[in-house]
Amino acid sequence: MKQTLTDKILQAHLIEGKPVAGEEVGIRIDQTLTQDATGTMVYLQYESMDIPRVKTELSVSYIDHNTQQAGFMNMDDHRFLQSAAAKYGLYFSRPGNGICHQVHLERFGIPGKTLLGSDSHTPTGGGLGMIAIGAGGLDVACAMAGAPFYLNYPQVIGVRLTGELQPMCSAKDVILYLLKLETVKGGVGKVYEYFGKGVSTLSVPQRATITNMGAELGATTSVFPSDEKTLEFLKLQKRESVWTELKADDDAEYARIIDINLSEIVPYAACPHMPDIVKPVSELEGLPVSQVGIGSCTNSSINDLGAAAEILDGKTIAENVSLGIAPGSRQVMLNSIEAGIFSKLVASGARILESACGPCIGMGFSPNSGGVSLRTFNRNFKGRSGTADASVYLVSPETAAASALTGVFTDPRKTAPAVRRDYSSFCAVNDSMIIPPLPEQEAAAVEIVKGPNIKECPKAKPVEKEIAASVVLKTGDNITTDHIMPAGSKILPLRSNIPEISKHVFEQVDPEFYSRALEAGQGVIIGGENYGQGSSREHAALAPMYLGIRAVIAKSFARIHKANLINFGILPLTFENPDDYEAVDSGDRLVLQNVVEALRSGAPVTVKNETRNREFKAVHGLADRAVEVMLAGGALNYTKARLEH
Ligand code: MIC
Ligand code: SF4
Repeated sequence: MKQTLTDKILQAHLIEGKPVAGEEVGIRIDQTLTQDATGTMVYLQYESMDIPRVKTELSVSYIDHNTQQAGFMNMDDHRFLQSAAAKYGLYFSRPGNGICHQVHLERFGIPGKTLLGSDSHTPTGGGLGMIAIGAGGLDVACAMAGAPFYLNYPQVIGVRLTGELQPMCSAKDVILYLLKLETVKGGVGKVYEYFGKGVSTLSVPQRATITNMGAELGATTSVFPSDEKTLEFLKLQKRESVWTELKADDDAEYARIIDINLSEIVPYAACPHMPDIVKPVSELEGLPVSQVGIGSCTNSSINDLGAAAEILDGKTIAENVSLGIAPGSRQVMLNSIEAGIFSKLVASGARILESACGPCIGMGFSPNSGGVSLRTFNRNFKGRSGTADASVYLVSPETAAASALTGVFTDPRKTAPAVRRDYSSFCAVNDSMIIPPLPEQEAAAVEIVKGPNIKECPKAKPVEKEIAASVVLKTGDNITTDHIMPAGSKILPLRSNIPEISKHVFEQVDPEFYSRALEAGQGVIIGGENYGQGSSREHAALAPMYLGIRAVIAKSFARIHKANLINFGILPLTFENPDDYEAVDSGDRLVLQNVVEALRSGAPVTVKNETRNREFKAVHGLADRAVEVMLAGGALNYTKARLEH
């Protein structure tokens, strides 16, 4: 059979299972990445597996999220992570070196390899022809220990690109357009594979913008072929030796094909508060803007900054606008200085922020009350910016810069500068802030440093025969892991301290959640469609587990969060009949009957609603391995037992 590129790479890494869409398979992981906000739990879990050195070809620990350091917590985490990297044989990318996805693309990604990252935007690596997947931290710890990564074999959707982007229209507009078509849940269980004549018109960083934000589709990942453009990028990075040509077979069979003519793409914006509420910028023109942010792992390559600099060149930003720029990596920062981009930006009034995630995850640069913030980022969930009533719009660097200049939403095609340069040749490489792995003997002698904010990772419990619990919360559709476990400058520093961070679970949705969960002792959450979309943060499972949540019954789940629930022994169930969602409410007392038997046989679980005196069925649909994980009391117990044999 003619193969897609996804099939080729996945099948070359297949360890367990059959490559049939929807069936669980285990794949070998070549590379891993972690970032500091999820990483501390990863290395605590890895430590408890007692494996002296990572078994992957390459693993990197990045510091990019928690860099505000208002208090000792963040830097304690950095110290812990640096010592863990030294002990276990990882590369360590120091604070200030850049956002994990941008740095990994530049310095470590290899076409045709698999990459697993404890961050949902790991698919950025798909821009280089990798199968790069975001996962919960525990899955990444297991992959570093040499275990396969388990996923449902995806359906492969082909995205055929033709034509060429028009001036002032960008890769960001392509992915926003796709989000408009496919929605935030359209990609669950799917890989979006790009092909066609239009591919060769896009550079690797442009491709990476598209694969990065494929995460917002809920997709397993997105991938581009590895071609001459890939070679060009790797040459500039002085890494051409890792290049191989990779593409789908001619006439490969896709489950579905989406046609996009790049010539017809116009500037788009994702409107508050979801990345799929997409409108053409022309429809939003004139709306006053109070803040503009350029950066994040989606849009902070040198050409993104360069495009903004050319629009702003010689001019001053509007009086009502505050403009912040966070370069994606130190490499981008250094080369932007060299190329004269920085001086243009600073002269126009831009505030230069650190090369890190920063405002994208609410670490500073929050908008004013009721403010309108245009950001080149990938998520605009309510409150994520740190200002609950702000309206965040996701746009391209071109739209961001044009609007910063006028002070109102502006179609960048109206402010097109006379010259448009390609800055990618400014590519001096400087790895001085990346610490390579220590030789084995030296590594063995390293002591892991744990400050007082680093608390043990709580253990999951094996699932019980019967679960009697109260419904602590009922939610609507598309609940994100930002709703479940908020981030931002106050909460993010608590990522290594589950007892403390769990006080903030669902805080913005229902401030009483914490006290009600404690009172209930054992709890169940009722969810709508696509429960747990967005960030990979396993804290959205770990902290509820710590508060006694034993099951989530939803209409459907997002991929990474469902895996995290299983990893921490919380039973993910879906309503057999979605109408039953209406007949259960917060405060109801439920008894989940014959759970163990249902897990083993695949039969539905009977849920008795004692408050309403009625019953309904909920299905688990878990693969045999996931059932074993639930019975073992979570993935850590399960993997440890398997690695010992
Ligand atoms: C995000 O963009 O939401 C984050 C912060 O990068 C998360 C990871 C985390 O919560 O630490 C992600 O995307 O997985
Ligand atoms: Fe960082 Fe934002 Fe990218 Fe998440 S989406 S990795 S917070 S820049």
